[in-house]
Amino acid sequence: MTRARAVACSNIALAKYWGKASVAENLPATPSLSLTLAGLRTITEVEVDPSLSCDHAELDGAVLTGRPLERVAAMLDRLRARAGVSTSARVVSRNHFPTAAGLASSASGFAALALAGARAFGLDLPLETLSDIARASSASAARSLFGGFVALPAGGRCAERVASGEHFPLSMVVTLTAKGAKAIGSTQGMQHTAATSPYYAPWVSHSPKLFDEVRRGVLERDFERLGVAMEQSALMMHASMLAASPAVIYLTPTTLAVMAAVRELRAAGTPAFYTMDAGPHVKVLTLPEHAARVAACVEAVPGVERTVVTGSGPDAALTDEDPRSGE
Ligand code: 2P0
Repeated sequence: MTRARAVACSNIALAKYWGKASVAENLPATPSLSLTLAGLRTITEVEVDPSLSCDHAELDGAVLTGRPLERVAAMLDRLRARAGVSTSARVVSRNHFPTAAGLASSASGFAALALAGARAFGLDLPLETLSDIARASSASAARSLFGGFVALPAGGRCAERVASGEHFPLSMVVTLTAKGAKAIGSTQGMQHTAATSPYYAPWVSHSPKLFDEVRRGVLERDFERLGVAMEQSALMMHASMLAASPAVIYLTPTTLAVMAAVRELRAAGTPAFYTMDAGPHVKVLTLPEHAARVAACVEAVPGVERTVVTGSGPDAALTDEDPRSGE
């Protein structure tokens, strides 16, 4: 086969990855556990084309150049090495994300690219191997090969499923608090944190405990246990960034206002907990029957652009969907 298309969903870490055990191999220093989300999907087509002299890539209609193109080509190189071929390829990818979100798309993007690229180069690889290939490009992408609840161990090469989404149905209220891309990328942010923050070592040494709490919360369907540990994981990760020199600050006044609104909801009896990644948006985890109420509450916070309510998504898969067709 010379052309293949794949779809992968993004994921939000409930226990966070922040820091690398190996920069050269892109291995995580902390164990992470995520929920793959149906509402944030990337569709990617890879076509092997002997007439090309180098790889071409297009994301959401814009031609990639520079570092983003290099990252795509580096993954294609890894796939070519496995397949024993040297042909260049054309990549077309589309993020079916809420517009102007500034949400991380490298997770779903590199997961979809790993699967579509492998197939296009004639490789039939298990999800575990594709997860390893995706992890080398972006560690969070390792988790997006799998649906439901997914773990990537500290120092781990590939992610593994912890539980299906049906095991513990949850809703994520993705709350967009700003437009546009983030100021500092995750890779740069975590390496700067590791190099300069006195709170980095305590974060790394405490993270397995939080991971274990999150994991138990998921396996035992204990929402309170999961939520408490999830919030602490996010806040401890951000504390390590805040203590860097200079500080890495992703949280904005609107982020803090949404966090306060969630705490108020909780005090009034609605089960809801927040988490934030390398950006100003807030993701609120709740039980499906409370999702509409949580969304309405956070949408009333001044500065909030919009919310996307979504739940657990599936494994990455081959698809017939054309990334050139619109939303
Ligand atoms: C996570 N993040 O666990 C954490 C929480 C952001 C904050 O994984 O350097 O793009 O490419 O491996 O995967 C985002 O970092 O970083 C991330 P690299 P990646 O979801």
